[in-house]
Amino acid sequence: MTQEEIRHFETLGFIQYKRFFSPEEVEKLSSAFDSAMERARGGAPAPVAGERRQQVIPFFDYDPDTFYPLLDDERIMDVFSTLMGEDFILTVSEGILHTGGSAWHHDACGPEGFFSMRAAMYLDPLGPEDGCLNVIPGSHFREYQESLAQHMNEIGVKPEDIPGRYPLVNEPGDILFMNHKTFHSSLSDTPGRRAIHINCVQNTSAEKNPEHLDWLVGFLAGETRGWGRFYSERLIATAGPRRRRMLQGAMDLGFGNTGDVTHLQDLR
Ligand SMILES: O=C(O)CCC(=O)C(=O)O
Repeated sequence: MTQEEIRHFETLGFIQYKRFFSPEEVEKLSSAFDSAMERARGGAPAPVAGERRQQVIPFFDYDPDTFYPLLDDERIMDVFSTLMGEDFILTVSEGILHTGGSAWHHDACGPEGFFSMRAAMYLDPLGPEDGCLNVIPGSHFREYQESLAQHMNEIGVKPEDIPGRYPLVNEPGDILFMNHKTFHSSLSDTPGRRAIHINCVQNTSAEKNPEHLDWLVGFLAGETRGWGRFYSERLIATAGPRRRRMLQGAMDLGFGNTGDVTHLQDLR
């Protein structure tokens, strides 16, 4: 990342890279996504408008040959390590087949000076009318974030008219890196948006910062309760040194290879 890109992420809470993946890479991810989601549904039909979205976590074990390489892709991992530190922790991969939009919200909010984030790849062309992701730049900063969380519905504007709404128009092949604290939404009922997320969190220690460590342990425990075991035996067994490091931080704290098997986490 250039210094400008780092400052962009730190100042605005996100950075989008256009044409990050080649058309061939996108084609492969797109068809693997469809097959993996179908497999995860057990052959049932895809959910449609008005039904609950299909969210598969962890997702990558449904097609390790296609999806694990994303975790070993230096282009992606260099961004995570530049922003979060070399010892960052992978939490969960996600596949989501949306059946409509998402209201304004933020995700995990670590304490001041500590954060988790996602890489999101939307596999379809999306503009504001089709539900491309919107962000509110700068809303990862604590005072702004807390004010929006408390008062967003009391400021007399419709969700689509929130001042500062920034639509991230997407072409397949683009990638978004976003601090989980940043407010985001998708304001369209159009069904069928397909997304792959990779979620990561910073690491720390009792010596570095006990408050951050307490939050991190609570966060990993919550994610484990919510989604089950993060890492399959296969994900661990096939890890090279860099991926191993991304998994080790959670495992050292008693997570990652613990928790219920909810999808294919036991796949070898
Ligand atoms: O609708 C979207 O694309 C965003 C989904 C999202 O932010 C979430 O699942 O937390």
